[in-house]
Amino acid sequence: MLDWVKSFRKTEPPPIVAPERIVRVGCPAHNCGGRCLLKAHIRGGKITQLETDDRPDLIAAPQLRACARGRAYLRRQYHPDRLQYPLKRIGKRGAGKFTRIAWDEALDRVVAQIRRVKETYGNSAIFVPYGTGSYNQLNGSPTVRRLMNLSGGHLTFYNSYSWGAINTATPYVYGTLKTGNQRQDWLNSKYILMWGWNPAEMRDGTNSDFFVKLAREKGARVVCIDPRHTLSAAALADEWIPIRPGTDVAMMTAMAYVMLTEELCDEEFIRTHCVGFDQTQMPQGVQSAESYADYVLGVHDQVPKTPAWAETITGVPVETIARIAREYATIKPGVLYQGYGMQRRAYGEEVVRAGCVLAAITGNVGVSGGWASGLGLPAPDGGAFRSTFPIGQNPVKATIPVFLWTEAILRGREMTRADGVQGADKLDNDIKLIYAAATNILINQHANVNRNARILQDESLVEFIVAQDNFLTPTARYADIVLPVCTQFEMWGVEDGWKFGDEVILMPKLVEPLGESKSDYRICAEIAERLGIAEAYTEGRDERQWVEWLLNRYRESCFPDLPSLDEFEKSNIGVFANAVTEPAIAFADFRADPQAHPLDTPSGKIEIFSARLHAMQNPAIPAVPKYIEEYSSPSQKYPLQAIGHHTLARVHSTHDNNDWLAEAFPQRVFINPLDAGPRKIHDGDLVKVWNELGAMILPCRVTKRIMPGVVDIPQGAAWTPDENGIDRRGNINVLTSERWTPLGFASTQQTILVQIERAES
Ligand SMILES: Nc1nc2c(c(=O)[nH]1)N[C@H]1C(S)=C(S)[C@@H](COP(=O)(O)OP(=O)(O)OC[C@H]3O[C@@H](n4cnc5c(=O)[nH]c(N)nc54)[C@H](O)[C@@H]3O)O[C@H]1N2
Ligand SMILES: Nc1nc2c(c(=O)[nH]1)N[C@H]1C(S)=C(S)[C@@H](COP(=O)(O)OP(=O)(O)OC[C@H]3O[C@@H](n4cnc5c(=O)[nH]c(N)nc54)[C@H](O)[C@@H]3O)O[C@H]1N2
Ligand code: SF4
Ligand SMILES: [Mo]
Repeated sequence: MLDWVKSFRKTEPPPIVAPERIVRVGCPAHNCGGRCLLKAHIRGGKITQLETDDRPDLIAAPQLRACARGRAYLRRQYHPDRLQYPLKRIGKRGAGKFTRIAWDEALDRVVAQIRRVKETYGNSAIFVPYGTGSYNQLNGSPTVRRLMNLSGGHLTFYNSYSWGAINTATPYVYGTLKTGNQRQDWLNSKYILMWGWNPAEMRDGTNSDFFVKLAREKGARVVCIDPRHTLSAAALADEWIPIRPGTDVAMMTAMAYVMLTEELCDEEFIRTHCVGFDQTQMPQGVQSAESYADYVLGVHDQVPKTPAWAETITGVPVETIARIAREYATIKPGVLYQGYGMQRRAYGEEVVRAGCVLAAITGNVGVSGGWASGLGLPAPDGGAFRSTFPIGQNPVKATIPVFLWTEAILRGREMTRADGVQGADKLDNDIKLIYAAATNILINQHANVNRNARILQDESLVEFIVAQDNFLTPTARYADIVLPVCTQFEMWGVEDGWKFGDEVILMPKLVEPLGESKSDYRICAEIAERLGIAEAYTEGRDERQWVEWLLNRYRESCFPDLPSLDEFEKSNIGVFANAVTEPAIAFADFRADPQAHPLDTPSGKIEIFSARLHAMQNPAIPAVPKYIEEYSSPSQKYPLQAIGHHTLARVHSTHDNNDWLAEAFPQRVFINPLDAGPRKIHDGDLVKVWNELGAMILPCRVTKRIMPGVVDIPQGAAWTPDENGIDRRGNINVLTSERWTPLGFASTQQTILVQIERAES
């Protein structure tokens, strides 16, 4: 059995025992896309059973029902591989050889290295990477950011792996990320296009799938456009339209062609609320540039973007493209919801803008039952991630795009604004120390794992790495010191919604930390003490007192009726929700009066044509959204496209060692019979998947639920190289490239080409 997946012996189901107490507690969600409520049964200092929300279920404040991961959490909580003691590396970096050391020694070593790097290079050589392992606010990477900010600063990043291109592109069209109506309003929709969106598997806010289901029950037609027949396509949709990955903009453009030529656009709305649709409304100074209509009709390039043009690119039949265009333009109001997988691609910004343009030209913006597309943080205030543990001011002003940290190791001092550096003209250091808390990004979750491993192995580049985690993950294996962190059930915390969410969820401490593990907050407080900044760091508070402090912030901002911590705890209700009885509609005021309520774009209107992008004169970021063929297109050598969806089995790499979930959702590569047949691959065979960046061997699933020409390898499996460097678990990032998108410097981890064959063993 492989090291990482070495798990429990099969056992009899545990006996049912009467609990001593039952506590409602937030699920230790990690970055799972949801925030749900669990009911923990506790006996003899152990959690014996987990159930889920049993509060009344109201549309204005629905139950926060757990997914499979929350329900299977016990297996993670009491996993035999949980880290219990600090570890020091004894072999070569990355070899995975460690020895147990005492906390004092571990923390002294970490502090000595922080001091050394600060003195030798300066604070900007310290990097705290992206790490989404915990949102309970007192565990996770923000605790380290506070520590570093108070001790002179550190190099930070902007943007995320999740929403890199969509965060950047949405404001170019709308001037804001708050482009979504509150979800209760979906019940007023007549048509829902789930475009690369799979809320039944990838949680996108607890209950998003539930609201789509309710909308459909009320009569909305639901269509799913995805290369995979997802669980959303199966359970929520009336129709599934498979599309070649990376070609959505071609279909969107052809839909605009149908709307234009059949006069289905909302001309009045375009005239009053948009710029750059056609030659009549081009911005000052660029009147002769190509408008959106010019591009769609092929005025400049002589290529009309007809459904026939798009069929050859997308694989979607002409009639289907035309019909979906007519449906979306006439069955109103309608929602075109864009998933994030298709923007994690070579030209990810284009698909975001093209989707927004369809919403705009059909007049679905600013109306109940409609949806503006783009990121869709809910109006009026953006919804989730409302209150965070205060990380303080960072004295180091330079920040890098989140996806470019390996560049900042290799050539930090050469990086300038042209490389996406913000806050300063250039970096003054290469990264020399990495403090990795609640993250598997250093190895597993960043693109091109084999390259990451080579970079981190070289101790002349990054000189010291410390990792804080619950497990010895692929990232932790590359650390010099590993510090064991307790789980959310073993400490006090509080969380709020993921993208959508009008709740504050309490996370009381249920049981004692396992072994010698401690919370991230406690570890940082002990380091702060050694650095002489204990008082500044803790402000005299322990975790529970910080929860009280955070509840006060929530009460001041969005939850005026939030009870005190004592009352909240005593009530054992677990959740405080703001009921949404009148869902907010994004852009309602702009729709009613665009002069009085202009958008935060240069023109004050919806920018179908962006003068700012036009000024950049970069064909990879045209002024109107265009279909651009990806740099890697199927070739003879690598004829298959690969994608890696966010699976129900895991939160990224978190839970990959949970055998309950692995039994329900085994890690496999999904392949269509038309691709498997000629390769003599049968269902369940071990197969090798590879490209020029790396290779893996894993079992396959032959199924028509993935379209021909595409294979799917659920993202997040823990990198497990054999002696030949071939990954044996199926980590898709051995096949992904570290190239970034042209505008947002964002992840392109879905643009992948591979070959596949039967493997002998
Ligand atoms: N179960 C689960 N849920 C999660 C997470 C998790 O790890 N597990 N992670 C959470 C986080 S942090 C995030 S950022 C979100 C991520 O959310 P997303 O990025 O939206 O999730 P993905 O599964 O990558 O992509 C969604 C769908 O897009 C499809 N797709 C991929 N490429 C294309 C394309 O080119 N065109 C079209 N039309 N479809 C395409 C995939 O097949 C998939 O069904 O999920 C959140 N929810
Ligand atoms: N190919 C490909 N790669 C991707 C994606 C993709 O779609 N395709 N998705 C990307 C996206 S959207 C995201 S958000 C990233 C996510 O990447 P990461 O943020 O690295 O997420 P995880 O892999 O879940 O790693 C989180 C780690 O935190 C640990 N942890 C959990 N709780 C705690 C805690 O309380 N304290 C501490 N210290 N540790 C804790 C977990 O054990 C786990 O090792 O991955 C990205 N990578
Ligand atoms: S969606 Fe997230 S918070 Fe909800 S049960 Fe699943 S893992 Fe837990
Ligand atoms: Mo994400």
